[in-house]
Amino acid sequence: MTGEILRSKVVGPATVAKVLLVWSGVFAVLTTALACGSSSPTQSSATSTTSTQIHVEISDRFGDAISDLRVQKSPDIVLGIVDVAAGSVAFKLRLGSGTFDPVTTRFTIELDTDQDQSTGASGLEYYVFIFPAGGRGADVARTTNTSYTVVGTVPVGFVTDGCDVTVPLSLLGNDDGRFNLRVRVYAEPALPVVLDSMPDAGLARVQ
Ligand SMILES: [Ca+2]
Ligand SMILES: [Ca+2]
Repeated sequence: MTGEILRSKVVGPATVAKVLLVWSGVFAVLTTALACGSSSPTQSSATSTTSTQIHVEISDRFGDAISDLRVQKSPDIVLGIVDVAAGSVAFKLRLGSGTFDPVTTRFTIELDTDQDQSTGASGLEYYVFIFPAGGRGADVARTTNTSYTVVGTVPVGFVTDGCDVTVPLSLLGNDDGRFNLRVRVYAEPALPVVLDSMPDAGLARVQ
């Protein structure tokens, strides 16, 4: 069909616009297919790092969330984008299309802020608990030997397939913005079962 348009004997502005529209549509479809159909293993990559700005994208397989009979559709995390800048760290968490239910989905961002597995609770110094339901925002908590202590609450922004949350580094012990993390996804009422984890094993490095 696209080829027929390209061979049209009258190629006026309207036709050119139509061709561009067709190709942009094809490109969007291909881009979506590549993004949603990826079966590559978990990976993380830092695309730029400086002393003050860090950008890391972490991907996770779509289709690897655990099923639980109590949950209609298990939340399936596929992407995490982490941006450190201006004294804050912004997390963008995205689930596979149709697997995010803001009423039941919960996230926990686990942070090893000193990047030392031998310190903290099982290596972790902080948690960020994200409870979409009821507009509760996200609790930032410092781990203790046996539990945790909430040190602040920050707002959460929602999009169709996930949520965004920004945490001041001052709430993370004035961390320098370099840390290791893992995101675990849960759903009510199947708590505390972890339905998906990103990365699948270990922690991803943000630095
Ligand atoms: Ca996943
Ligand atoms: Ca640690």
